[in-house]
Amino acid sequence: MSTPYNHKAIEKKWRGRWEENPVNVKEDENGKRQKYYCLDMFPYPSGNGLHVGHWRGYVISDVWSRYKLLQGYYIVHPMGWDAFGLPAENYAIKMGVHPARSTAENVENIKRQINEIAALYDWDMEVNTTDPEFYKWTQWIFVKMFKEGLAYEKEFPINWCPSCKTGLANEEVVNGKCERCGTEVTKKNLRQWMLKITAYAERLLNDLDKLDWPEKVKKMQADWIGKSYGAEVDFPVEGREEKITVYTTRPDTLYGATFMVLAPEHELAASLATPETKEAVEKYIYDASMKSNVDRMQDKEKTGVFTGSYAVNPLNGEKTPIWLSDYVLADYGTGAIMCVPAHDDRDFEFAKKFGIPIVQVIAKDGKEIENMTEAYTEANGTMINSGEWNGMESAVLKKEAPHVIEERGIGKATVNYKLRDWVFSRQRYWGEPIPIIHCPECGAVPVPEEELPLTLPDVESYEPTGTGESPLAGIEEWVNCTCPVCKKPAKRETNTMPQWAGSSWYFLRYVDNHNSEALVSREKADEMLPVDMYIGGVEHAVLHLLYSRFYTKFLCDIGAVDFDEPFKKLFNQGMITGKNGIKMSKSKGNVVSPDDLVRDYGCDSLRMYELFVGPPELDAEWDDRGIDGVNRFLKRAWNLVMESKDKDIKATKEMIKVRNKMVYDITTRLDSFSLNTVISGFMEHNNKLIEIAKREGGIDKETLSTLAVLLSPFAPHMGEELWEQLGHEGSVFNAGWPSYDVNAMKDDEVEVPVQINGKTRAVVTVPADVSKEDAIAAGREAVADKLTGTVVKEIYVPKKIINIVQK
Ligand code: ANZ
Ligand code: ZN
Repeated sequence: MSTPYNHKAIEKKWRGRWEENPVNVKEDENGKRQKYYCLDMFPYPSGNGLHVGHWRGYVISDVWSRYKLLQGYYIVHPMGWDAFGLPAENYAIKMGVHPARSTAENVENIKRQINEIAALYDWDMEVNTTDPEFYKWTQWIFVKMFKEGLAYEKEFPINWCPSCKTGLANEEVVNGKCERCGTEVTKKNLRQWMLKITAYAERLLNDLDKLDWPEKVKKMQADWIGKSYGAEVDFPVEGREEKITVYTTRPDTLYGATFMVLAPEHELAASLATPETKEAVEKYIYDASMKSNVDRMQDKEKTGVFTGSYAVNPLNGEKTPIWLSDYVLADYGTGAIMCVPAHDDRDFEFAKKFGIPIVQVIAKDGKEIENMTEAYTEANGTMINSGEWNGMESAVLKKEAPHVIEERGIGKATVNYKLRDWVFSRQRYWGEPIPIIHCPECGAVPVPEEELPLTLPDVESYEPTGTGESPLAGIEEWVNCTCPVCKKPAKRETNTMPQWAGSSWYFLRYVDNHNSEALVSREKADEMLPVDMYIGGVEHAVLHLLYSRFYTKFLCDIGAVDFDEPFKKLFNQGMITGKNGIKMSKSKGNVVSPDDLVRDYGCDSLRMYELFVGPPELDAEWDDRGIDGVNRFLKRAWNLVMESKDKDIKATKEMIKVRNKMVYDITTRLDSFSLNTVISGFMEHNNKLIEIAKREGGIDKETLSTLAVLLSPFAPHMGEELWEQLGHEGSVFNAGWPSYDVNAMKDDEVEVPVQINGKTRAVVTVPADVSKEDAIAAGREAVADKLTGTVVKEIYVPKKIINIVQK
């Protein structure tokens, strides 16, 4: 009996070896290796540690890294910590522990857990977003944006709890009430820092074409940016000087505009009221101010109020009543719309409720609908009730109408984006201080670049102050400073940056993390950037991935880097959930820790099981029991090698065929990220080899060595150990990824005589590994006309003879 598989001994041995002789090197005897940058979305160092779901993404990225390593690349594979944010701050409020301390403890714990994965991480590259040496550059980017006019201040209505006297995030508003105290949430105009991401809208949209990303994610970004073509049309107000400009994507429907709606916050809203409507209009405006945007977007019954005033449709001169309703948002388009109830759902609902006329202007097949019960929202048909436009195809008109409107001087053609500028300030403690000084003389002045980092001072209390300012506002000796320009007394900005700030550029810093002169040196950037493969959860399809693209484009524009897309290729893995698809969380008590599984089955088994649970891009329910099967496979592969390795078996055609087929299957499945079927492929091929070994007394060394190499990205310790046991020098990761020969994969065929009662009557050609049933069926078919009696026996001697005995 040969040595049984002992995961503990093997894994310990190879951890030690790798530490002494790293397998991932920039240069080897063949010269400098080309880099391949494989990046994980860096974690937030939570106090709860890692569960088996976190492992999945890290295993996927490590498998990919090791595959690339075997293809001859030098792998840039760093790890770091996204450590600013609310949880650490809330913990500080509750326990009175400085967030820096709890963060440092959590980092240490998670780092230990991550090391259990045996991934290729290069800890020399580690970064932490809360390290002043790191956030110096987060602040530097902000200063650069400020100088370029991309960071600006704006009064902005945010959710405000009048009782807690604090601003609330959208997530903290539940059914229009403050999550903490239940008071109705209002809007309050607070001065906010904004980043002008909209200046990059067009490039962010167009450059999606350059990216090897899942189509789904690209579409989500395109929708988020939301480019649309339309027009702004001016409607004169009856009896007044002012015009109301509406924004529409459907100027072709202008003849069907039977009323107009303004957002309650529109600057003319209150003034349009007549003495009769004044009271109702004012009440409506006040009520709307008490609702959050989220509430207003919800699909419930429309509300509204007639102002008493009329506008004039500039095309046909019709009198158009002006209403207010909160389904029109103040900060989109112009905050005013022309309403076409016949062709827009919301307008239809509104018109029905308030008895406003409905005029159809697009007709399918030219026929007008008798009794409209819903809006006709398709944009194709023939124009009717539209004056000079009658008879035109609406699709054609839709493109021409903006230009007609421009020619007539009643408005202009527009391009619009859904993308908004980014609200970049938080009234919180645990974030990067925004490096701006407010001077009564000079206005907002950036902290001079050479004075960065502007470090976050210690505070007595981490609680929000109650004035809507961050706790930093309470530290007078920090707030009071001198203006860098005029040297007069000035005050520091006390807002901090959102958690996204550090994660928007961290991947650039890894490759030059100790540089105190530049965010990243040009040499390092040229040598190791950008990211070739980015792996992380699909929940980041929009915000983080869009912000990172924006930051990279900006840094490219100011010459800090010379590429304008950060991530060439992207893979989004699905989530591992508990039973019934429930998200793993401490409060649900369904968290599975990897620690026991590693102890009982080994790192290699858990790595492979993480992939075996299902297609990596989909969510999967965790079930501990399945790991047994993977562990059994590893033992069988181990035993196969142990039993054959000293026998010097000569390769048969069959062995060569399995070897090539195995390389082909594993490679093609790996290339298409079908990682769960890679594992099942290993199992199938291994079973086949075991079956052959039984017949032939063992398996040849080349086939077994190939198996060891193929296994090594998945089960690296096992791969190394088998490689060594098979008598090879050096690491398996220097072996090179094996290639395959398509011709060697083809099934062999043999000619087999078919006998009836011992006499040869025909010869059939069958695959060499044909099953007994198939061989006999082929034989019977070949001699069908000669089978006259009753068949009493059928014999197949593989590759030699088919004998049918009849009476
Ligand atoms: C007339 C019309 C007729 C419209 C029709 C639609 C269909 P997107 O594509 O999202 O940009 N709209 C404009 N500003 C708005 C605001 N501030 N709040 C709510 N709705 C607003 O949508 C543009 C369309 O949404 C515009 O085109 C306008 O309604 C509405 F058959 O104008 B449309
Ligand atoms: Zn000044």
